[in-house]
Amino acid sequence: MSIVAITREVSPGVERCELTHLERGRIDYELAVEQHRLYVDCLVELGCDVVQLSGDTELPDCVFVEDIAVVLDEVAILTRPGAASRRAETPAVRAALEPFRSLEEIREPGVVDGGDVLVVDRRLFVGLSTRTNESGLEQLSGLLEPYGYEVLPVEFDSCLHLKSAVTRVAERTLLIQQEWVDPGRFAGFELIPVDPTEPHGGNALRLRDTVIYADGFERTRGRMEAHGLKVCTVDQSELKKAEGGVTCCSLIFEGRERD
Ligand code: CIR
Repeated sequence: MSIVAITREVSPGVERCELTHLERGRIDYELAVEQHRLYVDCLVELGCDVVQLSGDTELPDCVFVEDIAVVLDEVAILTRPGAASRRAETPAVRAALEPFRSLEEIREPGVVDGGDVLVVDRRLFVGLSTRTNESGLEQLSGLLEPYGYEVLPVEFDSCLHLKSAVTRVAERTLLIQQEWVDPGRFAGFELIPVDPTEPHGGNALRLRDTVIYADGFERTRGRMEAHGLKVCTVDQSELKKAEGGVTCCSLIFEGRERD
């Protein structure tokens, strides 16, 4: 089974990115490009067919393709991102997805960022945030119900997206920052809490039997390894300053062409 990863080059304008919880700091563009190249190499090594889209100076956050779509086996939903500055990122992602999936889209007044959507089998946990509203959630639910998906709202705080606080790291296992999101919402899963000294360690990208994870969260990494998980780390020092993490920089899905 082929796995496709859509990625997008870092924008030369990345220093003008949206910021919600962080103060603006200097982002080394050249270093960000190099780190992103290594991230893409990691996806290739793990067996992905990477479709890399061109960056755009006018789209400072375009590297964070995760927010622009939710891709499921049967359909992909273009999200209408919550930050108006990011809506022009959609056409390139739409064109990249078209060969693979029939497309639906979230419409005004709905907004959704893909970073708020945690998909676990037929369930979508959707964070209500500054980027994802009730209308977006209801539209997601309406679009996906015919395919048998259940959309569940989740409240959280202290971070930009739900997946900054909780991500799936194995079939039945979630990595979670319990101070930001109520673990009770995820009954039935095995939970690995981030180490209390690493509050930003909740974002991990599961790819086949490996977890891609950012450098700098050694204790939480140890917790995952103690659960028998294989963890591969990447340096994201620069995109971290843009409030990005490992899941944000790709859209990963089974590479079936649409009928
Ligand atoms: C933004 O605020 O939209 C970007 N600077 C960061 C987006 C990160 N995306 C994600 O966590 N899915």
